[in-house]
Amino acid sequence: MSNSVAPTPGAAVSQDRQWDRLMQMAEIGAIPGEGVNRACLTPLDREARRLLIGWAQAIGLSVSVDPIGNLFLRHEGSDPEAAPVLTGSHMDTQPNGGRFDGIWGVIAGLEAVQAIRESGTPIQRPIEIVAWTNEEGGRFAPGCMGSMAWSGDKPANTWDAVTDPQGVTFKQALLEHQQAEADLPRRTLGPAAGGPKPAFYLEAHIEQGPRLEAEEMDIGVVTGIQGSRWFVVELRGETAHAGTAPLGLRKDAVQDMIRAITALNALMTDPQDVLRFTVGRIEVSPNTSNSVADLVRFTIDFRHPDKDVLLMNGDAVENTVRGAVKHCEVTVTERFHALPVEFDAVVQNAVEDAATAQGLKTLRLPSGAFHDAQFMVPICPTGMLFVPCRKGISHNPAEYSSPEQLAAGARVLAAALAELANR
Ligand code: HGY
Ligand code: MN
Ligand code: MN
Repeated sequence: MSNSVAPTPGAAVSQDRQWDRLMQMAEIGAIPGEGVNRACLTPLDREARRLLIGWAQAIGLSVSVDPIGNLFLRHEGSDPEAAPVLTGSHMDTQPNGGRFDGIWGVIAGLEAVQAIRESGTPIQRPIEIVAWTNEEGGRFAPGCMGSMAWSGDKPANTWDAVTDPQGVTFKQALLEHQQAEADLPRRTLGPAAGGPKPAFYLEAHIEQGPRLEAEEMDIGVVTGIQGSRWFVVELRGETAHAGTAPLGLRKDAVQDMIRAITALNALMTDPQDVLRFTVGRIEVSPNTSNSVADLVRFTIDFRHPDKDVLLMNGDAVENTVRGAVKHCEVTVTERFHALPVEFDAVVQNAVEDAATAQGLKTLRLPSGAFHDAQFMVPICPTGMLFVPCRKGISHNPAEYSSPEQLAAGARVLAAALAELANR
């Protein structure tokens, strides 16, 4: 960059620097097809955090970690006592994740703050970049544990006993994580522990849907997030010999699972295709071809933008399963309950104004994916900005946004953060 100081934060954003950082991050947990598998609270997660911390410290940001592992990078403003503007997202990925979901929001936050500093823009409020713990819920269900604990939506010890597929508890993994990062300064658990509330929260994320690309828009001004409810259904029957046990005497957990899912499909039928219903994980025991299954555990991910539908259909899940199952004992547990949220007009308008000022085309749209921003809404004026992603593909190694699209997002983020930090 030339010696002359860029006039504005947006103009000081470096497309190459941001893309290079994203590609370095994508190497940590890289999987075939240009994907990433970087689960929360793992050595890979810590390697990525160290890389980010190095970049942050190199530009003078202070680093701290809270009791559930949320990582904060702080840029001081002229008024250190002022409530900060918070931005960020998550660094953990799905097992079959892409190079941009979550991590771009953190890298874009760093790029925006670096651009604000390099532009010499005076900033009153501190700006903090946060990397939330376990947004995805892939290793430990549910997602958004870090933001739920930090905001006080749930007590931080809610998930201590939750285990990953290897039987490691969240509590054990968090302890190991905190020990490995013992050198990092600590901070309290935010508003949940009586800590200060931010003045604003603005999260940048890829859309994970097809609309911005299809409608040839540059920036999504996100209006809110639909509701999500997660359940685990456990069916316990009896195992038996596949060759000798008469069908009429069996307590076959797989056959009962089929009955239950068929009934749930009927409950969740929506001719308008607004409702989202997914059975994404199925565990079967003993999981051999010649023994009748005595245990099935399957997950339900149910989403809807209308709170009444989310409550009505979600509350009907257990009775629908019980009414369909013939032979097994049934246990239905709700694991995640996030109501639909609307984002604050002030933050939406800050994003729209910043994008328009940069000659970018904007579209106001809701988010189908959940985000940590969902749990910031009760805490402070909250919003999100989206950039397009190719064919809307996400939670898939083929996930892609271009350097130009991501740089445009970072420029809008930089301008919006600077504006909010001087309010
Ligand atoms: O599942 C979600 O909506 C988010 O991408 N974790
Ligand atoms: Mn995400
Ligand atoms: Mn995701």
